[in-house]
Amino acid sequence: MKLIGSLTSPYVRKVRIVMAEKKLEYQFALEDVWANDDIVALNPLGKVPCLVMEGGDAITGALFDSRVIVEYVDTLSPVGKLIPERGRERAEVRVWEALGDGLLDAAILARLEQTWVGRSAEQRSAAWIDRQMDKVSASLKSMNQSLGEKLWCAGSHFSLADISLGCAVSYLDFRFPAIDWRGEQPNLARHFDKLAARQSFIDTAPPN
Ligand code: GSF
Repeated sequence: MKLIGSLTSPYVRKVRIVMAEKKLEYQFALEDVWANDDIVALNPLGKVPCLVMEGGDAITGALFDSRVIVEYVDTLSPVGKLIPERGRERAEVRVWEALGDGLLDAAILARLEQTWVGRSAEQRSAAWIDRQMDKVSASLKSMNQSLGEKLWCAGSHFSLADISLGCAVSYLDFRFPAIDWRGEQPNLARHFDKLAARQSFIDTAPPN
């Protein structure tokens, strides 16, 4: 398998952590989707991560987005099951993932509004940025509340829910260091410190 992505994308990181936790072998190919549009041949949305499966062509062999990829790779090995098989437990983990990804979607939209070179200073909207950052704040609050004193986000062990939370809050440290989410969300801070000590998180931390 070949995973196409970047070292800075939090969605790519989610997939890399899942691969590492499941001890799956794969090739990691770096691609800068902002510098060229080669990825479009595999993913018409022009985004990473994209997973190219062995023996497939561009249509049948390329998987996107990160949620589809992690769901697929979790089925490849019984080692460290990260998504429960069925029922409420499965839905609970998937909602955590949707919340983590949703926080990221909003934060990235806000960042692009602030920094994307295709937009002039007059075109940037402070109201739009505020709208997205309100979603980030509400998501952090909700994560903190749902986590409470629990050891893990969902159920009684480490799962994709924890990975999603970890990738989301870590992205804020990376791109929005001014946000003091730790001060406001102590449960989240405690849980993230535990996650950040895992080898899979250490090995995939975004570059300084
Ligand atoms: C989001 C992927 C994404 O936005 C997923 O895979 O979970 N829902 C998708 N990737 C960004 C890189 S990053 O900001 O993490 C991307 O490839 N953006 C290029 C573009 O043109 O939007």
